[in-house]
Amino acid sequence: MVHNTSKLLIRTMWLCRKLTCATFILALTASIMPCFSVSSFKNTLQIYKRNRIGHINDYIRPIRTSAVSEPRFSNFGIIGSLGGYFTKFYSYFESGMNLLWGFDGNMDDTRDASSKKVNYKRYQLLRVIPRTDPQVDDVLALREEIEGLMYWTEPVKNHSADILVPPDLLTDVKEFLNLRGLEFVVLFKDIQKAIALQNPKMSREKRIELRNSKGHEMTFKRYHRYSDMLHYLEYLSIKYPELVEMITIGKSSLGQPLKVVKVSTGQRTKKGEIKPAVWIDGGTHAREWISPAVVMYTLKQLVENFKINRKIVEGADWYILPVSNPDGYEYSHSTDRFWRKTRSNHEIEDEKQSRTLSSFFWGETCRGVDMNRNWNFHWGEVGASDDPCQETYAGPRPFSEPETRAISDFIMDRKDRIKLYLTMHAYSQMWLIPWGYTNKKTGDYDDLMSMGRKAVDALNRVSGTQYQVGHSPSLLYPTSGGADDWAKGVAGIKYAYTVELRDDGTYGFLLPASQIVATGKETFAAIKAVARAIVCKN
Ligand code: 0X9
Ligand code: ZN
Repeated sequence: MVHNTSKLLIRTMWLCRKLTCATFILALTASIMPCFSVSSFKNTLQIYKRNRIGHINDYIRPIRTSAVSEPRFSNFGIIGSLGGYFTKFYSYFESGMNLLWGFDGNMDDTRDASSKKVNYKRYQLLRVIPRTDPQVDDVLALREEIEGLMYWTEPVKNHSADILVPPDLLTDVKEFLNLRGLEFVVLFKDIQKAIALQNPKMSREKRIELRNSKGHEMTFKRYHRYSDMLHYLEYLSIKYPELVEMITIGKSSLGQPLKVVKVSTGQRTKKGEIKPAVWIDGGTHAREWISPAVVMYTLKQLVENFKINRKIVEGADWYILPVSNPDGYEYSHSTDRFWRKTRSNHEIEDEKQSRTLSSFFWGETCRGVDMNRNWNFHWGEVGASDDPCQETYAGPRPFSEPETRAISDFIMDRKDRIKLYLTMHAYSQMWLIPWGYTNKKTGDYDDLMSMGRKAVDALNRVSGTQYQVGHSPSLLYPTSGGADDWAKGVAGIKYAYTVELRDDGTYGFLLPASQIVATGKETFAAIKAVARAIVCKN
């Protein structure tokens, strides 16, 4: 009887779609049905949770450490007064919400959210290398069959697919892989431990000491917060006013400034001609921390090592945007280390509901857009999702994000001068050329390939790191609405590349901070090589 009731309730809840609404119905039913035990309440909710997360496929919401509480009631067999009903209902509802989300009612993203940090304790990172097309299909089928997995890399024949598996799914996943003869290795037994090791802490005292002695906190020995980076940009613009200009090109969804640094010795050459320009950005994908770090390192070389790099600095105007997605970046530090997207909330905007009212009644909606699917060029065609809960959500429309809009406006205003466009990502060690949306080659494919080879050869000479050059449908997978495709297809920038930085998957997104300088050095060598070839021809 309880089982049948549960089944009926699950169906009703599917119709309801939103978890809070489902919890509400379940709590209401449970509080008036004496035959409904605490454990059947919890089980029903767990089944629903699993189904709901299954529906949203590779989006996962790991249980938060401080969040899962036991129900605080037990004597619900006796039906008392209306007040008793209400108390029971409230207790069920509260415990249900905690079970599902660790609901804390506060949706303010910009504050420090360390108290509700997502805990990846005992999550394992598995590496599978599909060797045949049917094996690729099997790895794709795994994602469909077992919900709640996070694919760090997409399954491609003869490439490693790195899959983050929650502890409660490990047995099922390993069984699935074994049954299909897919060999796997465990790269991390407990990813939370690797998270803790990636970024050395810096004390307040040390920070103050650095500020007083150097004028900023940047060390390149750790992954810094956005505010530290902004301080450094400010420091550069004050210390080198003849070379550095800060330009605020817009604001993120949560109101953080998007700062571009212009490094220039003057817009015209000695002969009076307008100089070409170079664009470099980082931090599109929040969790790819090495990307902003390398862009900051590049900026440091251009400005603080001006004498050594004089030729390329004088040859062009450099526009550098270290963090394109500051909201996501901060969220990946404060709350969820593996956050990828922006932090916009289109469900709420579109429903024109107030944030708090909506969150109270419906629970937190799926936030964020994949900025690298949001550009207005072949938007939403391939390798992008229309589900807000997916990692590759392209947004409700092209340029729905203030970040992509601001960047594209800025580039369009300078499109005729920008000759080189680089957008930094991680990880895979690849120098990717457009198109991403189609297998077709660009008309000038050979030019882009040979310039790409120049870049990776220079990079390789620094410390032997190997990069592949090619276009993403062949090396990775097809995707549309990407920044590099837009830069080439719409802004008409000939040399537009996506660079997938270190590493090859040994650490993946958790590349230790101790590798920032080495990654910066080799990447800067590559940048220098292409800049010399493209903008310093004369
Ligand atoms: O999927 C992406 O957006 C990029 N890979 S990442 O692991 N950094 O997320 C690759 C994008 C390649 N560029 C295009 N396909 N346009
Ligand atoms: Zn990326």
